[in-house]
Amino acid sequence: MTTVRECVLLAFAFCRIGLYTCYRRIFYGPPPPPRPGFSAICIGITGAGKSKVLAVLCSEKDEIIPTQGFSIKDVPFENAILHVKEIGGSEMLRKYWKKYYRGVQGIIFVVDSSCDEDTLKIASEEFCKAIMDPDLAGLPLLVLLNSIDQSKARSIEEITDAFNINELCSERKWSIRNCYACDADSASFLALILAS
Ligand SMILES: Nc1nc2c(ncn2[C@@H]2O[C@H](COP(=O)(O)OP(=O)(O)OP(=O)(O)O)[C@@H](O)[C@H]2O)c(=O)[nH]1
Ligand SMILES: [Mg+2]
Repeated sequence: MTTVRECVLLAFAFCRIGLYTCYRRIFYGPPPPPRPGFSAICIGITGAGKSKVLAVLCSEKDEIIPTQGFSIKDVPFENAILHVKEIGGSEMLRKYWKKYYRGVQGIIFVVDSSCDEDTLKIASEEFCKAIMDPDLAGLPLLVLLNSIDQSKARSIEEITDAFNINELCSERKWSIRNCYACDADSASFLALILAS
């Protein structure tokens, strides 16, 4: 008796699933095709604003604290999902950056455009080191200038020169953009070229 009752309930459950699927198809159309996923690395020295930028892109409102080790975020765009690995930029952690390079498909380098000269020099040295790494050779690059709301913020041209990007990146697709706590538009550059 129990078995018959279970069979009826099971059949009823399948009918419900079937009816719900038909309802969705009729009123909402077929499900959207899955978006391709790409992996990117997000680097830059501590305080550059990497976590903040990624939190904005993921619509997160959590308190921002310095990244210990690394953190992974899935950033959704219309045409792709970027699986971004942010690595902490403190002096102690920078020597481990290269351990995370293998297998990534794009690079995001975040710079605090309002930092002092010494910090900018360190940032440009770290940038050069990262960009020259064989594991990152030829990968698309997005440089994000953060903290442009600050009075001492440098321009895109100043950072491009300070980092010698034109010369260092002649063999790859790259873009440098302003981002005040970042907008999805500037970061979607990377998703766009990876998906193309
Ligand atoms: N004024 C201003 N402050 C910002 C901006 N972006 C980030 N900050 C602040 O800068 C501080 C450092 O930002 P984080 O996102 O933690 O920097 P990070 O690059 O992730 O640093 P690490 O994880 O230590 O490598 C935080 O207090 C942020 O709120 C910005 O565009 N403008
Ligand atoms: Mg961080």
